[in-house]
Order: sequence, then C-alpha cells, then structure tokens
Amino acid sequence: MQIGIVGAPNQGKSTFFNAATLAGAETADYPFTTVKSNQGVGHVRVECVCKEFGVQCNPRHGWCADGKRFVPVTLLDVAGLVPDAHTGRGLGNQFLNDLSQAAALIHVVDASGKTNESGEKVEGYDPSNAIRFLEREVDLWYAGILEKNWDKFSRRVKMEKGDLSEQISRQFAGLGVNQLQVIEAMEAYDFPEDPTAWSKEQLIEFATRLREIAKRMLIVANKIDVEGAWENYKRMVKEFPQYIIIPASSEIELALRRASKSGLLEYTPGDPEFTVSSTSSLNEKQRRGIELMQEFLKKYKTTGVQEALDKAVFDLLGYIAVFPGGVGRLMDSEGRVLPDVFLLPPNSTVLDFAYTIHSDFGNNFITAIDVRTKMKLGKDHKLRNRDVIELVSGK
Ligand SMILES: Nc1nc2c(ncn2[C@@H]2O[C@H](COP(=O)(O)OP(=O)(O)OP(=O)(O)O)[C@@H](O)[C@H]2O)c(=O)[nH]1
Ligand SMILES: [Mg+2]
Repeated sequence: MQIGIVGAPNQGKSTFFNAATLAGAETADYPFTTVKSNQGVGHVRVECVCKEFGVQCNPRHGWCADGKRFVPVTLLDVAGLVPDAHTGRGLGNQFLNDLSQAAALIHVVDASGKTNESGEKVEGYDPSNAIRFLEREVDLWYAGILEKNWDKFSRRVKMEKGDLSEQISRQFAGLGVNQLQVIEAMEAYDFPEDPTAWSKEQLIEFATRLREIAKRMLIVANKIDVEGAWENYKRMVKEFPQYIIIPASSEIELALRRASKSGLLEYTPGDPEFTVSSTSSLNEKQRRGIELMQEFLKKYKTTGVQEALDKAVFDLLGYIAVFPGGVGRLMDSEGRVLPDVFLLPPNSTVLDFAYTIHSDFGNNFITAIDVRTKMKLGKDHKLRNRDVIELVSGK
C-alpha cells in the first residue's frame, strides 16, 4: 500500500516523511526543498495477536514492540504544490502523477499560520486556506484527466449507446480508480443523460466527487508545537468536519525516533511517553532536548505522526490487518512465529486473503479456519481486523 504526503511548500512534508521512515530526505526552512519525490517505508501500528496467543512473534517485515506490531507501508514525499500547479506552475504537475498509485493522501499543513500556500513565511495566515487550495488543485488535476479525451469519448458513448462509467474508468485506469467508484461518483449528482451535454462546471463537479471517493485525504495540522497552532487546529476541526485532522509535530517525532535509534531513549512510535536510557551520559543540549520532548508529550499525548498513518490506513481507508496462522501452529516452515501481517481493503473475503498471499492459494482454495474459534470459513466469509486465518488449499 502506498500513501502520498502532499501539501504546499515548506509545511513540513519531508520532516513528516523522515519522522515516519528515518529516511533522511532533505528538509529546510524555505520552499521547494524537495524537487524529486522521496519514497520510503513507514509503518502502521497494529495490536499484535502475539500476546493473546502467548507467543513471541518474529516479524519478517517491520517489528513488534511489546505487542505493538509495526507493519510496513510505502510513503511518498512529493514536491510542494502551489496554487495552479495543475497548469504547470511551481514545479508543475509532474509529481501529481507520482501520486497516481497512492491509496490515500496525507495533507501536511503548517497549522501555526506562519507559512502561506506558496510556502512563503508570513504571520497570521489562515491554514484553512491551505486545505481549500489543495483540494482544488487535486480536483482540477482529476478534471484535467477527464477533459482530455472527453469530447471524443462522450460523443462515441452517445452514438453507440455505450457505457459512460466504463469509458470514464478507462481514462483513470493508471490512477487506480475502478468502475464502481466512477458509478458512485455519477450517482452523486443529477448529470445529464447525454454526456456531450455536460458543462465544464459539471465535469469539475464530477471530478471532485470522484477524487473524494478514490483519493481520500487526511489532514495533519503540523508544527503544533509552535505558538498559535493549537487555536488554528481547533478552528480547522470546526470548519472541516468531513476530514480527520490530526494535530502533529513532525519535528518532535523525528527527534524522538532519532534519539531512540541512537540509544539515548526508548520510545515506541505512537506512545504517550518514553524512558531515558541513562541520564548521566547526557550533555546539556541533549538534556534540554529531552525535557522539551517530555513537556510536549505531557501536553499533547502523542506527536501525531504515528496516529496520522494509522488513521489514514485503518479509519480513512477502513483497511484491516489479517495474520496468517495455523490451528495449533503459528510458525512458518522456517520456524518464524506469526511472521506476516497483511493489510487488506474493507470487505475483503477469505478468498481475497488467499489471493493476496499467493495466487496459488486462491486458485486452489479448499477452505479456511478461524484460528481463534477453530470454525471453518467459506471463501466468501468477510474478514475482520486482527483475524488469524489458516488457509487450506489443494495442489
Ligand atoms: N516547529 C516545527 N517546525 C517544523 C515541523 N515540521 C517541519 N518543520 C520545519 O519546517 C521547515 C520545512 O520543513 P520541510 O520538511 O522541509 O517542509 P516541506 O513541506 O517538505 O517543504 P518543500 O519540500 O519545500 O515543499 C523546516 O525548517 C522544518 O524543520 C514541526 O513539527 N514543528
Ligand atoms: Mg520537502
């Protein structure tokens, strides 16, 4: 699964990306620091089933810290988006195409109001404007794709009485949009029966609806550690009830993860606290840094970075985490206990799970067993979050 990190320049996208991946992308206090997209591996946090089953797991990917399992997801940090980027302004719309495969977008906004939508340093900017502008850019990007061949295929659909939703989904094929999503978007409005009669406004309206369905967005109210950011965040929550908005400090999360990596402290991403390994060896700067991080967590509970990733995958997209296992045997053939966790889209069935693991499992599926209850499950059974499933397949 891929998640895109988007926003205007200088809002803290790369800092968020680094905090989530420890990848070391360039960050700086001016716009357009990121020119080419950065791709890295972040993790979502899942309540592991190891504790419940009384075993110590050995993840093949990611890790497990005291029952908190960290499951990899791909993150994409792109260049800052400025107003009219869809027409080529700023660094243009090239990187919008980089976001084609992203299942969801995390929109990083400088909540302190000290950076405007062009990435310039200002005072008293209303970060709600950044939300509106970004929505518009992404919508117009979608509208542009739609408009490109609209005249041609709308006429053909009219003449041949073809299926409009099929034609539209073809235009968006490279963007991971499926026909069902197109149909859902079409149902939202009373569009003219005759596609050649759609106005430009209707095309944009439709593109907006399609984007809302197919590229869901979560907002990170970043730089929450800066004075005035909390008040702006509260206002954004009121103004945009349709969005999940997470207050965050990417900078503090990055400092915590780096300090944890270097052994200065023990910190599990997403936790409301950390323990300092040894205070005696700290220099004055480190001591002050640790105090700042402690004060921050005391006030805000978490830095928001882990929470944003988790909410994007599990709340916004409704994904579930499913563990392959066996009744009476949670080990793979190499002796690894609960080595894998799979992230599956909502409404995934047992058969979808089988195909996700390997097409052979899907093709030769016989039955499945819920490892917790030992009940047999048919291929159409819908899976739930944290299910542990044994697959039985033929040769
Ligand atoms: N106080 C504070 N500063 C932050 C936070 N996150 C990022 N910054 C600072 O904001 C500035 C911009 O951060 P970047 O991560 O480079 O921003 P970006 O959105 O990737 O910028 P472009 O690549 O230019 O679009 C840097 O000086 C960061 O240190 C935060 O949570 N709190
Ligand atoms: Mg950047």
